[in-house]
Amino acid sequence: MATDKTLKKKQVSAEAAPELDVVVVGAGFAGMFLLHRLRGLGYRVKVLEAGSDVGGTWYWNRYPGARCDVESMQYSYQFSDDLQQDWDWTERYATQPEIIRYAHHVADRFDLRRDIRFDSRVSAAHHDDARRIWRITTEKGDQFTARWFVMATGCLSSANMPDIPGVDDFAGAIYHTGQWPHDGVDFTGKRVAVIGTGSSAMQSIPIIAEQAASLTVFQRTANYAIPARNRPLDPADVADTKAHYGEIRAEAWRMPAGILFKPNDVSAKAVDDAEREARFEHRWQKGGLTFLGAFNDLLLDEESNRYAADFVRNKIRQTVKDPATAELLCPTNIIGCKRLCVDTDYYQTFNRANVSLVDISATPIEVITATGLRTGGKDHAFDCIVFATGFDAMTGSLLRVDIRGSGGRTLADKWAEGPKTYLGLMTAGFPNMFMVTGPGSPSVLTNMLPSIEQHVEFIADCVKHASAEGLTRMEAEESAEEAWVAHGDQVAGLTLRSTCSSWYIGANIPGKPRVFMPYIGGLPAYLEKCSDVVAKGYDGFRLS
Ligand code: NA7
Repeated sequence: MATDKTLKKKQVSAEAAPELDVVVVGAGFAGMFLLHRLRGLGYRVKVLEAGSDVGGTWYWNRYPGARCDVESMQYSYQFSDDLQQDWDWTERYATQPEIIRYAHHVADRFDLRRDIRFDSRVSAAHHDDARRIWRITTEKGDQFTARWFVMATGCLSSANMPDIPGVDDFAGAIYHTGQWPHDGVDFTGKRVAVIGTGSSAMQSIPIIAEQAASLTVFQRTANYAIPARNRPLDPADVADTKAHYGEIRAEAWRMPAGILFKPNDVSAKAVDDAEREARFEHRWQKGGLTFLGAFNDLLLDEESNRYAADFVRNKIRQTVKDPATAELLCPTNIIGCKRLCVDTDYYQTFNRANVSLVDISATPIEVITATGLRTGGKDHAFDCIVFATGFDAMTGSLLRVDIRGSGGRTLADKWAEGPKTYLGLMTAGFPNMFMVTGPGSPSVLTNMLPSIEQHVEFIADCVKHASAEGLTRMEAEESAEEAWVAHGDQVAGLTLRSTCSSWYIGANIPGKPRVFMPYIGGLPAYLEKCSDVVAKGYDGFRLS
């Protein structure tokens, strides 16, 4: 028979038990794998997703030409060998539709959808200190309680719509590449404006130009692009990769970006002009992001960087027939400082009679009018305007949820001067809340899929460890966080990547604190740190 004391204890623990073990926000590749891993460990997990299906970034970014800039055989899960053996990628760089098919295949294969609530955008998550639980609320008013709360909301998922006056006055159609209509857009016969010249613009412009009556590109900063040299995958190469997937993946983990390629240990300054040109040409012909691996100091030394930049500028001048347009398209900043783009016929597109380029570096778009837009005092008329203006990267999706940690402190308040995390996984004062590929993790500087998998394994191990030890609260120690942030700043300061106004430092969003957000010390150093933390009993985390 239960005594008063035991009854009371039972009542307290029944009240204290949250309905779920883990709530995950986001059903992209991070949320999907988290669900699979945690559910497999026996936890009660619910994923809340704003979209109507899985895919995350790839669910929203459906603009024409959307494609991954990491090769498909590497931009894929490795947690299941059966999965990686069964799935067949068809192109060197997968298109958005193929990546979405892959996401659907994974969701079906592991029966994920039954624990995902779609069309459910999370608006708030508050930590209840007394009960050691999170209360999560969606915009529709649904509420959930969970011991653990994971933001798996992606790094490039909060679209940046510039605050240009008059947007509502425009009589035509307005699109954002990051929120593309699911039934597509037919630009046939239309006068189209594209604002922006980042990766999304460079991928979509050649395709829009083929359809549109006219296309005008509004460029604030010229960007570097390396040809993708995309091609259908040779079935023999695919079979060979699959036969050696284990070794290939293992080797990729040892690369700074988690992407397998042959690095070069020579400085661009250590070779003569002819050899330098030949090495750049070799990488240019191979195509893709590994162009920056032509020498070992392109992102460390300005003179070496200038050689690479000059090489690409010469390619642009050779490609674009109109010299004035070619000059405008030639970037003047450090190559690779903003994320390098991988293109198919971007520069060639400016040789088309129906395509023109408008430099808005000195004359921002003043206003959107009923018939188009105005810049430099001149009106341009359009039927459609495409904003290819990027994202509030890395912190945007975290901060648009009203997240409150211990004592009710908001994440927005804590990060007012820039994000602070321990390993990009937790932030002090927000117990039992994890981020997948949060600021302070290698994330966007690496192949996202393996980085996601590593974070998911780390988080699952934390949850498992805490439950096995009967612990209900885990948080980053402030001192460990400070040290990690200082280390991140220090390594960022060593590279040229922190020297320009990129989204890596939040410079594309007015008023956003300028902090280099991803961890640039390389994946191997990060993995070593994580292993060390675990080996030392979750060093830098407080468990109770
Ligand atoms: P990006 O790379 O951030 O590019 C956005 C582009 O939009 C870039 O050229 C910006 O110019 C331009 N932009 C942003 N705001 C404005 C305003 N207000 N006026 C004019 N032009 C503007 O985003 P993407 O979507 O292309 O790519 C994001 C990542 O996705 C990419 O790096 C890959 O990793 C995949 P700016 O350079 O800021 O002068």
